[in-house]
Amino acid sequence: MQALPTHPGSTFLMNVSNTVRLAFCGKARKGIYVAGAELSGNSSVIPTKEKSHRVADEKIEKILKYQNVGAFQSLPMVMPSKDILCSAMRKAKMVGPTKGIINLAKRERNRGAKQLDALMKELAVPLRNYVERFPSNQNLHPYEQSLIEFTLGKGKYEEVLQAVDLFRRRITSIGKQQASVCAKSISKREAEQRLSEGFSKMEELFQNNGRAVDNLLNIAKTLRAMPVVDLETPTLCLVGAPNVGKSSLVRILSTGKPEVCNYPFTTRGILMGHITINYERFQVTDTPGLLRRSDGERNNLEKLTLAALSHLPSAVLFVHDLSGDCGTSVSDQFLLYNEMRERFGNRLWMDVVSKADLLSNSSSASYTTENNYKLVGPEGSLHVSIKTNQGINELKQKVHEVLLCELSKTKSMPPNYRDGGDDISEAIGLHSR
Ligand SMILES: Nc1nc2c(ncn2[C@@H]2O[C@H](COP(=O)(O)OP(=O)(O)OP(=O)(O)O)[C@@H](O)[C@H]2O)c(=O)[nH]1
Ligand SMILES: [Mg+2]
Repeated sequence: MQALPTHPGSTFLMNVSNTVRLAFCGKARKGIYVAGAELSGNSSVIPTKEKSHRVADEKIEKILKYQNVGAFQSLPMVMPSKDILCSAMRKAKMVGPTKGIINLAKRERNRGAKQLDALMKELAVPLRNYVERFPSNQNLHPYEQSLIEFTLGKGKYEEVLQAVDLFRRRITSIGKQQASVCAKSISKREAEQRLSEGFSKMEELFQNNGRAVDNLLNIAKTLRAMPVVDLETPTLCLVGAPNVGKSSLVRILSTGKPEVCNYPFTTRGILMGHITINYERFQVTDTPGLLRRSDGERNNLEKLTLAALSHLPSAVLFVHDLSGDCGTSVSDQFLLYNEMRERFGNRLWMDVVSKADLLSNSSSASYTTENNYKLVGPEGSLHVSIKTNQGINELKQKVHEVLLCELSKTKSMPPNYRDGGDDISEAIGLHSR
């Protein structure tokens, strides 16, 4: 943690902001945010009560806004727009006039207004429920915010929710208008006509704009299908350039069965597999490949991989393909590797050279320069081949060791410190290498 010694209060502020962030991530899955406990900090300077309370309140408020990981699994079921319309029309048509009205014209306009009002409500209420029950983006866990941004596109989620809300408001306003017109009818015939016109208008409106609801339904389907991540289960994340053999290894190591193809970016999302060791369950994540380029140039698939690395606590298995088969040059893989080590090097980390069957020199040796990287990969890397099974048993063994190590690392941390954030290991002095 950094301290700003020049200003007494600022030391506390820096500590607060860090501990609070850790607190949120650690217990995020269970939705238990023990921010208050963390706010004692370890500052040697005690700020004024008022100021500290205000800062604490602001921070807690911020934290409490976050949802659990797993929000996508509790999204409401959205009905297709044509089903909402059919059901609303059927229910509205069953509404009768208020009892005891003898005058025919009065009775008919009462029935018409009530039916149009019922139709408006039957159409608008489900939409209001959707808008209210879909979590707002900023209240989601940062990992889920990234999933939304990089899977649906920036702003798409909010845009669709806004469209549904706008649609709801139009239905309410036009429905009220139609009911009011019908209620002013002076004859039975006019009331019947107004009722029929009102129904047609509402039906047409819903048919023309129902796409907003169907878009929301598709978004809910996409999000619900995202793999469920448990922040407290130790995880191994396979990373590397595209087409290097990450998914092939995930298939061998875990229950995950991602698609394997001989072209880049076959894996188009974060996929999960599981491994059980001594009754203990672990997660393995397959990720889209990363190219050697600046973050500004990255596509959404690459951004998804970086988001998973940043927000999920995980050990890293970096896959290197030195065979020239994957489409990313070995030099570029070397640069990518160095960049990732720099960014995420405080995680438990293992290097695997894939496609050993295609390499002439497949011995592991202690070389670190680029030229030697081209021959054998980073120091200590394991050479494996899924074609010949070379190194696979050793790989499984190593993966188990790393996951058990990740488990004890997780257990040794105070609950509120469990996070993928890179400053945590540093904060508690835990380094893999
Ligand atoms: N010869 C050989 N080919 C392999 C080996 N491992 C994977 N491959 C092939 O490499 C290609 C890419 O494998 P994937 O597992 O899809 O690679 P990936 O890194 O997941 O690719 P993306 O999802 O596109 O990033 C496939 O054609 C695999 O059959 C290996 O050990 N030896
Ligand atoms: Mg893949």
